[in-house]
Amino acid sequence: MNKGGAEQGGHSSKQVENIVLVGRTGNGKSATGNSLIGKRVFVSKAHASGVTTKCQTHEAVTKDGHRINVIDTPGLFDIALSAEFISKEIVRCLTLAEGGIHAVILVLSARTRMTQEEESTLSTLQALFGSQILAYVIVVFTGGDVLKENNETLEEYLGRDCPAFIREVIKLSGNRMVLFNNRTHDEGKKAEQVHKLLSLVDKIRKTHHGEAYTDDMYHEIKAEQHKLRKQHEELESKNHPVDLVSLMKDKLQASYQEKMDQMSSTVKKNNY
Ligand SMILES: Nc1nc2c(ncn2[C@@H]2O[C@H](COP(=O)(O)OP(=O)(O)OP(=O)(O)O)[C@@H](O)[C@H]2O)c(=O)[nH]1
Ligand SMILES: [Mg+2]
Repeated sequence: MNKGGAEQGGHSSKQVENIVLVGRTGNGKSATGNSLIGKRVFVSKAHASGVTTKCQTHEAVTKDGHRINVIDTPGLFDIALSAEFISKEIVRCLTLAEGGIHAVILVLSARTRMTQEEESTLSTLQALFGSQILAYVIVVFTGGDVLKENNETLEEYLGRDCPAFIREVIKLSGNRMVLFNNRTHDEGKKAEQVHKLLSLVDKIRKTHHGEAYTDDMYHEIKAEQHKLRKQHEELESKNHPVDLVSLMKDKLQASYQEKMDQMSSTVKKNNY
């Protein structure tokens, strides 16, 4: 049975909504994705370097019938991965988010001190997706169990250990914030935190009338993809010589490469 999370394999005619998990390596993105879905679908474990190295998706249906596509991503600042590799993954993530992004879950950890990397994650997110992305951001703090052990509330923790930029993000994202304990076995607690997170997704949905976030980069990639795919199909349907078809394939590759390079330099600029 599904524990507290969104339902598996249910039926709904509604448009699928893309929910992207972002944040520093080890903050608990995959664990939060698993809690949200109510099943262990993403690999989540303690490791010095990145556990998730490729974007992965999983579709589920929420209790109130919304189809969600949860996208788990690698840590944007994993030093073990190159900027180029991460950029490619981001392009792939945009391609996986057919129809745009409906919510971004910025995963922070209350178990560790917030660092410069958190700020870089955020500026890269804004550089890649545009600053308006904040209107779609929900902040999840993992490690609710650790705060509880220390007899501390999230507000107390934030008062003690919250850099100004995180405070600013929380404010700019409309105070959408949830504390998660991804280690709990308490079914009531599991259901409650998922419900709270999904109600914030619902708030975003209502504010934007269900419209996904799409920016210039997204439109450019989609338009490019569409244009070249069409040309490719036309070529094949007209029985053009094989070498012409492969020339077009090279062109498609080249245009992708150009976008990757643009993104690489954006990631690098924020990273170093
Ligand atoms: N105590 C506690 N540990 C947690 C919580 N959430 C995640 N963790 C642990 O944190 C470690 C990293 O979690 P992941 O989900 O793999 O983190 P990630 O952000 O996906 O990491 P990368 O894939 O490397 O970017 C694992 O050992 C998790 O069990 C939480 O709420 N409480
Ligand atoms: Mg992960």
